Amino acid sequence: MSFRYYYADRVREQFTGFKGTDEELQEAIDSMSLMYSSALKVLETRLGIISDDFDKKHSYMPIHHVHSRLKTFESIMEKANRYEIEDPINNLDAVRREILDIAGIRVICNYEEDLHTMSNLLLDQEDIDMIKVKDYCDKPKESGYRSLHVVVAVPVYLVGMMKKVPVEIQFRSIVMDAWASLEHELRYKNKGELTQDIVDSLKECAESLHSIDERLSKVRHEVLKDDNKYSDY
Ligand code: 0O2
Repeated sequence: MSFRYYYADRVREQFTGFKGTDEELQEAIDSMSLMYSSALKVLETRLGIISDDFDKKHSYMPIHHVHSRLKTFESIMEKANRYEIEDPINNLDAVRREILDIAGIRVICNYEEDLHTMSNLLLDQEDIDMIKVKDYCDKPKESGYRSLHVVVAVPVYLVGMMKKVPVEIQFRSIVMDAWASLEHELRYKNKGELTQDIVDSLKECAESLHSIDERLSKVRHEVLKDDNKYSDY
């Protein structure tokens, strides 16, 4: 996995004003690409191990699936401008410091109650630093969006050096993810502009789906009769 604008000459065409040589720009892009894609590999592996061990101990796999992505270079620069980072193409250190979702991983869990279980198990690992948490489960966004966002710094070991690299993790239940994917698709199709009626309908759908998420959890507990089984996490 690497940035879509991988070659310095293409980046230079789109983002004029880089003060160094093509080789220096290429080196900067390659280093960022390696760092962030490696951080995603580390996290995917660790989440997979937690899920396997959970299955071994409780005969249950909380993670349904995982999806990772690197922001495109174009989208990183667009966000840097939105964050008012001065001359971002010549200030990639500030870009890396300020933009914490260059690497992102979406962890889709079966039930809402699994999100905090998985996040706590990951944050318990000593060499993973928590940078920030935004819990949109209890307090959804105005749109109706629900998810648990956790930004962590993970250790990446390269030849002779270690760096902590930030990754944004979005923990969602299957139901939360279904709504977010459809809403994103509709917004994207309509170039981000939806009428108030549509926005209201989508919010109502989010609320109905939240009730369904809660009911599914209850049904699950009735079937498994294990109400407090995972309360230690
Ligand atoms: P992508 O490609 O999904 O990453 P900022 O990141 O600066 O915009 P903030 O407050 O740091 O703002 O981010 P926030 O709102 O905590 O999380 C942003 C990400 O959450 C978005 O990423 C979406 O993935 C998701 N998200 C937030 N709100 C909504 C929403 O209303 N609907 C949907 N479908 N997703 C949402 P990006 O950057 O948009 O894109």
